[in-house]
Amino acid sequence: MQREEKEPYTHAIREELLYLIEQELTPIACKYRYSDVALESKIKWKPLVLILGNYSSGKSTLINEFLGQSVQETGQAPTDDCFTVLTAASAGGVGELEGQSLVQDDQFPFTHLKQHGEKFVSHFRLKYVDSPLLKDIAIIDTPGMVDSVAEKDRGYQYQQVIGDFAQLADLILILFDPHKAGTIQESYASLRFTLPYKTFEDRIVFVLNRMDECTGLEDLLRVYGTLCWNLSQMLGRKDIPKILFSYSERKKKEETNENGFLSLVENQRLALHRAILKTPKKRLEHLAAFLEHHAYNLSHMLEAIVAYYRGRRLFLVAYGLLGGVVSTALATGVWLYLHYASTYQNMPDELQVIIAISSGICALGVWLLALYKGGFYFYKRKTLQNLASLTPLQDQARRDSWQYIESPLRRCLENERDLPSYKTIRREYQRIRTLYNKGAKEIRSSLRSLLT
Ligand SMILES: Nc1nc2c(ncn2[C@@H]2O[C@H](COP(=O)(O)OP(=O)(O)O)[C@@H](O)[C@H]2O)c(=O)[nH]1
Ligand SMILES: [Mg+2]
Repeated sequence: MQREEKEPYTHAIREELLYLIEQELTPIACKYRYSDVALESKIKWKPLVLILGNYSSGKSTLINEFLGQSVQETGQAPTDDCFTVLTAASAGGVGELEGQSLVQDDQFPFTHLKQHGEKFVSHFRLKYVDSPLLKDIAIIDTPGMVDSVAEKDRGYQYQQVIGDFAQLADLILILFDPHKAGTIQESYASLRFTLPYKTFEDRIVFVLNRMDECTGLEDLLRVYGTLCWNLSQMLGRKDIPKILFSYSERKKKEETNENGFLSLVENQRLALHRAILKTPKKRLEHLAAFLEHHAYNLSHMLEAIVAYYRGRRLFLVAYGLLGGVVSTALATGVWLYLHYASTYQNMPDELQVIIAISSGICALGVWLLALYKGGFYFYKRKTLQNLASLTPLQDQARRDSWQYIESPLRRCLENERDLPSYKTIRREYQRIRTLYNKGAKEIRSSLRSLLT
């Protein structure tokens, strides 16, 4: 199918995905406190490319060169310490938006970033750039990772901020340069502790940039080897991640015999540009993955709530029955006592039966009342202490989703008064399961046939 022919299908799938997320997933996700904000708020805006890397690894230069205009400041020292979103305004033209407006405005997916505080907000901005390349995407330039700056010196939690951006991004470029091939503490922390938990590996592309500065092929191989070694340490992976080579066409050192290898990797430089241009297509796949991921987690969470209620019912029935047995035994005991004790010889048989039954009923009443008042509390406390026992965690996918849902589930059960009836929860659980088993899978397969 030609690109133009695919366009309406692509559009229809995007609309369908957004509809399912907005109308089916979000209302239930918010109701059960799985999410505090509408899920679609993070993915409704343009596809995003996040550019991370050491300071002066050439992030801003790469952006300027991709856009064919000088939009971002560049320089050897850590020049720019802002997070800058670059995109084209729908009406065209240029301009800038301050962080304060960005985190207040619902049309952007950044409202949740205001939690990072004033200092971050004052280092956040959006630039409208007059470029057709930014019509369908936005690129985020970031302050470089450095060794000398601790998080507290930045005045905000850098790792958390990039974690949040990474969650929004469809493509994450991580740049290194030959001088600091992966030795920066902040990049170590980002790759080891932040990004793996915030994004999917297929969204990350590693780039060895400024490679024109290698003094020769031998130097390049040494740098490449160092970067591979450092990356495998940082990622805790046994295999070597794919690394693209790149350099700035304008800034590159003059081509000599020593750096004659540049032309050999020209195709990689272009592959990088193509990867950026393909981000909208990636976004579609990510939307499908987003729907699948949240439907899976949410159905796991509802399954746990249903199990909680079912367990409580069983608990009540079991203890209710035990109460029945105990009070029957008590009634029988009372009757035997009245019947055989010499003191009550003259008491009519009917009265003995009535007293025995009444004492049994009273005992059962007290038992049930205690069960109702204390039993609920006991069951809840016991279950909250061992939440993981609510649902089986037989495979890695379940264990992963458990990580995600444990704290919203706890919050939800602690405030169980706000929950709907058991019947409604079961119905909604079935709905989300169907959404995951059918809706998400159908969309995935139509997407696959469209993208291949
Ligand atoms: N030789 C060479 N210099 C580069 C290349 N890319 C960037 N530079 C220079 O490296 C310095 C830092 O670049 P910049 O884009 O500001 O890095 P950032 O801090 O990652 O945004 C600038 O002086 C650029 O001119 C490149 O591919 N080759
Ligand atoms: Mg820069």
